[in-house]
Amino acid sequence: MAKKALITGITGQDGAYLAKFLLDKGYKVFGTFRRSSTPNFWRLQATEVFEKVTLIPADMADMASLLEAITVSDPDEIYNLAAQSYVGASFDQPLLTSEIDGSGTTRILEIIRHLKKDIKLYQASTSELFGTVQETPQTEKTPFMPNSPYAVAKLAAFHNMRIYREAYNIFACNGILFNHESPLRGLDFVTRKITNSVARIKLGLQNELVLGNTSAKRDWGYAPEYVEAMWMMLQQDKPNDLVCATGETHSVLEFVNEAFSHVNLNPEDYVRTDEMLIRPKDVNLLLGDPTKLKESLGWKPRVTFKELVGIMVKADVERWERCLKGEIFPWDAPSFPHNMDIVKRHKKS
Ligand code: NAP
Ligand code: F7E
Repeated sequence: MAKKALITGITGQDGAYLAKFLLDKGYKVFGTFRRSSTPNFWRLQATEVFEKVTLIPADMADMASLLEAITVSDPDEIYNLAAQSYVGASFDQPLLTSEIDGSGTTRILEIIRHLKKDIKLYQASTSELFGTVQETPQTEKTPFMPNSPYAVAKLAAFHNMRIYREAYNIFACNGILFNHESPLRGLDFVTRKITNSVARIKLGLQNELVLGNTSAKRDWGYAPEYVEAMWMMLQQDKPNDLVCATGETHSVLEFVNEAFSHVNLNPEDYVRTDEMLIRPKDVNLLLGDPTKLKESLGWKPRVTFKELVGIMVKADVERWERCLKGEIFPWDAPSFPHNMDIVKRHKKS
């Protein structure tokens, strides 16, 4: 019989790629989505899985809906990807972020504990736990020093995963995911903000790209490869917590320069910084060491930094070109506000 998987947050970047990956492996895939006044299924349409997954309405803040989702899907594996995942917004909505990203995970753990079922649980944990890094590169043993309400909420989830694993023998794994990007990345995040803007500038639709802290460094990988690691972790004999990263780090400025080079434009003509976009507290350097994941499960990153930027710029240029030709297709950018108004609230005091 086909294995069953439940993905919370199936409408997000990773959810769409993971759904495709699991369907290709022969899984029956269920996914939770949030009811909203406007449908938000473009990533599932873009990955051509929309008609192949079973969608269940649920919110991480609502225990009843999560219980319903888990009971209806009766899964062998749960991938907990649902989150308020934007670090910047966690400074504006710290309590909501804690509720969704922290308590939400505990709700799922509690449901598994009460149902007494052999459900394996994957938690999308994060390199943001390292915050002010205590050592470089960061490994499974590096102490955590979170720098945002997002990271604190994810830290609570991380430890509850460990506690429920040790206390109740639940198969609970934390994937300590470093940044991973793709053409399905949300427009809030710096990589996609850059590639979407570069495409619009190239096509004469935008004059400038305004950024915050361009010296921040991140270990950026390619999202479709990271969802493979999620699955691999749940196929182990014993649950554990593993770093998933490329082992390379690059600054936001390097990403900018690489992106503009793909369209033969000089970034200095278009990019400026504005302190309004600098977070009250940022994470300056992340660099992961994925040795344990490589050695225990054979996972390794394949797409390089240069290739990743190229994939994203190409996708955004093609989308805007198709749009200008009048084509209609599932895509997020046209209705996104291309000005700074919505981020001014992050202002550092
Ligand atoms: P994403 O694109 O922002 O997707 C987040 C998903 O969570 C969306 O489906 C979203 O639904 C859903 N969601 C948000 N609030 C919810 C709520 N209250 N109840 C139910 N669902 C809710 O994030 P992603 O990049 O795919 O990341 C997946 C997971 O990995 C997240 O937990 C994130 O924190 C974690 N992570 C990501 C990275 C990365 O670099 N991408 C790195 C480390 C960890 P809507 O579509 O309705 O908004
Ligand atoms: O910021 C700087 C910003 O928002 C990266 C999430 O998936 O990865 C992600 O979190 C860096 C930061 O991602 C802008 O200050 C400069 O230093 O793309 P980001 P993030 O904060 O690293 C982790 C692992 C997660 O777990 C999260 O869910 O870029 N930066 N200028 C900017 N960032 C944004 N968003 N916008 C700017 O204009």
